[in-house]
Amino acid sequence: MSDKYTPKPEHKFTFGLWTVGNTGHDAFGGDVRPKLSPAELVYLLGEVGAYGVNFHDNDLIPIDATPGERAAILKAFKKALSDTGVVVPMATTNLFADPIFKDGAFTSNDAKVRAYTLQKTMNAMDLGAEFGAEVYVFWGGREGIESDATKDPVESLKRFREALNFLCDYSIDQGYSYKFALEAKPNEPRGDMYLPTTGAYLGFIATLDHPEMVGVNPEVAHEHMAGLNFLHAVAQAYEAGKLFHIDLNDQNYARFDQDWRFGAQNLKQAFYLVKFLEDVGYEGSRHYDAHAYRTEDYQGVKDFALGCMRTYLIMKEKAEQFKQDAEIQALIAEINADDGSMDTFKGAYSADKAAALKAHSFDRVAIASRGLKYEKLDQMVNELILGVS
Ligand code: GCO
Ligand code: MN
Ligand code: MN
Repeated sequence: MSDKYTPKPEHKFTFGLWTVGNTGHDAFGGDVRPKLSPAELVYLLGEVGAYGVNFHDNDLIPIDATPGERAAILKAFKKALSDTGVVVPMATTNLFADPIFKDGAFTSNDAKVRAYTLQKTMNAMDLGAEFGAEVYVFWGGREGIESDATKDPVESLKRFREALNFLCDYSIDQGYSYKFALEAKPNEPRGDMYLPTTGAYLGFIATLDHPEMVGVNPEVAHEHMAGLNFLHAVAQAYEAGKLFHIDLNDQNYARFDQDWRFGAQNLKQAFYLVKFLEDVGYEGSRHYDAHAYRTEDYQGVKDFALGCMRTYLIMKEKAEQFKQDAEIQALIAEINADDGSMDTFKGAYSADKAAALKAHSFDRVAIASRGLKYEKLDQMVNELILGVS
């Protein structure tokens, strides 16, 4: 494999402890790989050239750890970080695994569960801040229903809003520099999850007390599960100034959340996504929320992690080629050509402009008769991705 695509810390590639640490268990079978400690996973990430590692509170410190166990884990983890130079840009809370969250966390009907959720999240925020994390992800793993008889959807939104407002104030009060990134998923593990898409979250954020602190963490697989165009979700978030984080992975549409290696399935979508992130100068982590196939040992896990990052870098190079390709650029210029004849109608409304526009006569048939050359353009992009142009 060519060195040109060797991942380096400056590329800002990050992985969750739960991703390279995934031991292969699924609904049909148990672990196929031994469990590695958080410190061992940091060394693995350092070896493959990752920039950062992210964690849920309980990926690092098991929920029932004794103070002694906690101290030993933290010591080994800190040593691994300093030995490898791997950093912690993001942290999050596990609000889905423990049975207490079986009917949700922030949206549970039980006030005790909701209060415990706030307590657990504050503790997890303290833990993330200890490692310098600046992005705090909220994925509502159990925030949903199987039956709409069980929870009031409006009440659930109010509960979730109140909790986020509380936690924004907690972050401010502690002097943390967190930005919150909300992650949507349409279903799994719940039958239906509240706020199922990135777009739904963008609407919700505007209703919070500190909307400036809160953005989104879109995930490829989650928008694909909903049958949506991931690039469009990312673009809307970016345009709103809300793309605080991103979960990269891959899978086909209409499946469960498969969390495959970035680019494993939809190379063309991967190309447009990388092109977008690079074109706009997205500055956040390129975070992989994915895991190796169940067929793999830890060499396979490294192959998986390297594959995620190499495909990104290859697509980044292709995006640059797209910009430099004279034929593609000429075609795009031709498609977007504007003879200036509509300039007087552009921009903000005025009564004069509206009157002039209503009086203008358009040659509808002539305008519609122009072929747009999109077939040609799309094939040129295919050939660029396939490496024959
Ligand atoms: C999933 C989610 C999670 C979250 C993670 C970070 O489908 O399980 O994508 O992996 O991203 O909990 O908040
Ligand atoms: Mn996911
Ligand atoms: Mn995710």
